[in-house]
Amino acid sequence: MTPERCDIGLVGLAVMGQNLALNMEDHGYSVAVFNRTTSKTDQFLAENPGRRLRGAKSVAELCGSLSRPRKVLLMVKAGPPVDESIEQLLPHLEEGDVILDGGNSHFPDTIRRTRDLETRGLLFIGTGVSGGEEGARRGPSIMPGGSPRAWPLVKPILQAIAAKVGKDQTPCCDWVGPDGAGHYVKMVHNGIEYGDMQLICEAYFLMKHSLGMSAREMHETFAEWNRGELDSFLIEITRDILAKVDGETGKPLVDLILDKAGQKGTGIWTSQSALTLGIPAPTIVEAVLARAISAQKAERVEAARVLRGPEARYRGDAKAFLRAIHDALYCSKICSYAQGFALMAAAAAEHKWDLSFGSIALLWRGGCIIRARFLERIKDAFDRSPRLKNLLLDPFFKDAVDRCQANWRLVVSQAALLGVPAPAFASALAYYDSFRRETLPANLLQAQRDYFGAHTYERVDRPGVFHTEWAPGKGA
Ligand code: NBP
Repeated sequence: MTPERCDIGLVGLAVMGQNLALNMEDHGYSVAVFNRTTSKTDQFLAENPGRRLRGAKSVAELCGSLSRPRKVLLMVKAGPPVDESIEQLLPHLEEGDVILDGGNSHFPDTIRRTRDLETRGLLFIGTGVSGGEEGARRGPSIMPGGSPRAWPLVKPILQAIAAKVGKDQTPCCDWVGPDGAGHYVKMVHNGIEYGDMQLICEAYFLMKHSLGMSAREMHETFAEWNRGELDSFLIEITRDILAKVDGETGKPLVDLILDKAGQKGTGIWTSQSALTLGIPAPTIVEAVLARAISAQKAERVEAARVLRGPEARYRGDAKAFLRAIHDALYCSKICSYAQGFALMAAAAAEHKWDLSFGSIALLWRGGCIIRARFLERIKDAFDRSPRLKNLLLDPFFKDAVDRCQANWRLVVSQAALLGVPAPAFASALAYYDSFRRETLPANLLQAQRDYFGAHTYERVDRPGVFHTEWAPGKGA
């Protein structure tokens, strides 16, 4: 069933592209597809007969087969392949046509591409798509930003294929903002995802080494946690992972996996953006660094033979400590999200994006990797107070941290005493304790800066800018 004119074109038939094409077709849209390596296009069409899919052997053929204004979704590897694909498309598009980039592009590239294409009369959307292969096929979370005029043209199709949540089946897809806003929000989503994953791993590591729990016991614990306030996709998959037994050895498969984590860069970008904007996001940064130190496997093996520390077993009430780990995870997660939303607020101010944080929480409520019941609470918080400065100041989250912080402190202090690394738990607590203090030691820091660099300082008792000759015997 080859359609005459297709509703949308798709370039890039790897995992994400194939699944998005099928998802769009499921929802009644005809899709023209093109892949640089033609054999993949042929194979895809052969595997999916009887659908309104049309293969193209060139971008010219792809663009010629689209209804107007043309819409072409790029699902190619982020970076130069996106620019190369755009260059190839340009001679075959005309004013008012839309290019969408659904890959994990870095937001400054999306800002540049939006401007470049708009000056040529074309419209551009850079959209985050989260949910991996399964999400792309069944309903991802979609975070579009770019040329505002393009949104009405692609809204029906993007909202049709997105995940739906709630009684009224709200799509997890809405307009985020101009130029790079969509990809920025997706980048922070990934940074938060790094934080969530690391926090869960720290909970697991404490259960395993401080409490000596088996994989089966941990599986049951995560199953129970998934029925409470931590209910989320990442807790759910952790539960399932801990139940998986290796067919050959009969051991928990997780114990057979090399403890060396990879990363593709979105966590690093989030951390870089936080540092550039001067917004503390220590839990996300620690999650990136934890992957980095995990990757130093050979060095760690060597150091383990030399460096000493306390033994890791907790000798107190194991049941109470397990509950404390739960609370530490919950409080740390709240801090990590507080950091992520504060970061987006700073970026919105910097780039003049009018971001709606309640809507963003809703976009992440379904379809994506960080989907969780918790995000409904974040949406409520921004509904109550759209200009909320920090999630920790919302009454719901303030009460949650009040209720759980004694346990959080117990876990962080015990982790230190037992010599079990818990950098994300600890950094989240340090963030909380720094944020809640009216005074920090930066008065001394300012004095040091003024001492060696004449950087000047302000005083608490009168306005103005001051400099002192600090060396003994100099100045007043
Ligand atoms: P990949 O990121 O692995 O990219 C492979 C695709 O890019 C193939 O179709 C390949 O064509 C094409 N491509 C490359 Br590589 N260089 C090209 C070029 N110069 N010109 C044209 N096409 C080129 O695919 P993916 O994993 O499906 O991801 C697609 C995008 O979605 C990426 O940006 C990714 O970061 C993002 N994303 C992925 C996931 C996920 O779970 N995988 C989730 C969310 C977002 P070829 O067949 O000819 O080599």
